[in-house]
Amino acid sequence: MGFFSKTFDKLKQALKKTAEVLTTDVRTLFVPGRQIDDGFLEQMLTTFIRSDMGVLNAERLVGEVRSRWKAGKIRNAEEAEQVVRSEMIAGWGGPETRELRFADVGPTVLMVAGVNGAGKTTSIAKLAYLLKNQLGKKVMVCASDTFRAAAVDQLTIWADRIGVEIVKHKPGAPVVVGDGKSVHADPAAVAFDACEAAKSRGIDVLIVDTAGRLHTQDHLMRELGKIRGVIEKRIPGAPHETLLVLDATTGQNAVRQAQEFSKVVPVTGLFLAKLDGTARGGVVLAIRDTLKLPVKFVGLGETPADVETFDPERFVTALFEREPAGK
Ligand SMILES: Nc1nc2c(ncn2[C@@H]2O[C@H](COP(=O)(O)OP(=O)(O)OP(=O)(O)O)[C@@H](O)[C@H]2O)c(=O)[nH]1
Ligand SMILES: [Mg+2]
Repeated sequence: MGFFSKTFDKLKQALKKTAEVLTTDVRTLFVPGRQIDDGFLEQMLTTFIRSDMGVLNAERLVGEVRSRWKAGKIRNAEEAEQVVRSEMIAGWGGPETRELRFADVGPTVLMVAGVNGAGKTTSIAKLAYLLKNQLGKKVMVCASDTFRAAAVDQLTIWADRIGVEIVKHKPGAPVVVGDGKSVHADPAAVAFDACEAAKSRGIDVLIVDTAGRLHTQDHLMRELGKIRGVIEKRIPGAPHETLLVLDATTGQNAVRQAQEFSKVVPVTGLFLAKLDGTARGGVVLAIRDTLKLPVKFVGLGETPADVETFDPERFVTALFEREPAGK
């Protein structure tokens, strides 16, 4: 199992800057020349809590600034900003923890999971786009979300536009099983076919889409396990990544989802979707402090190009950027 650092570095050349799309009122807080006083600290706390970094995190940061101010070490907003920035940049794993893991030989399999509407299918389109266009990988996607015909159609449209292969089952009439429930094409069977197709067609990366589910839906969680089991059997070492897609606009809820999901499936990394247009970018810090999971990618819009690999330093810089970085 190897990392693919050198080539992967290419992904870091951002296609779209986080700063261009990240809305935050952190920028309006640290006005140059402003003196620290109780009002400033109060406003800082409210702003941070609103950014969804978590109350404890917000209190800790404000406490840090307050104690330095009381000790006479800092006086103005710029100095406070430096304290906050360096705290935000610290405490992440090294860049290697955020790299995508590739198979040494044979297809790499990325399994993608998450709650309904988190952004899974769109994020898969982004991964396919990056892997194909930035790394020159031969990519295949697998429509293992068989619950809705529309889900298969959505993935098909992306695959066609991006120019990657897709494995799907023909939508048929739902089959009624023993307990009277109607079921659709078996998602694990689609995954089986995709693994075989990926091997025989010399695919580099197979990305498996799955239906949205909640960790409380036992049968659906078992189904996820079944898909995973099939992948493990067909391709040794696979899935190389199980990526959990979180919707950044749901803030603290996203953190809780990740905690619950990772109790049931071995999540290896996070894809934080919808980071554009949310004032809750602070959720990234809550993730750092609460979860042992690396944020590997961030989604910054609805098209396949709206994606970046996650870089804490760049992210924090973007949070504080006063002029949107339209360079
Ligand atoms: N602004 C923005 N919208 C996004 C992003 N990612 C996904 N979306 C939108 O979120 C909605 C849901 O995205 P999907 O990719 O269909 O989500 P999903 O998790 O596959 O949904 P289900 O399969 O129904 O569970 C769509 O309207 C997407 O365009 C993002 O990074 N930014
Ligand atoms: Mg979907």
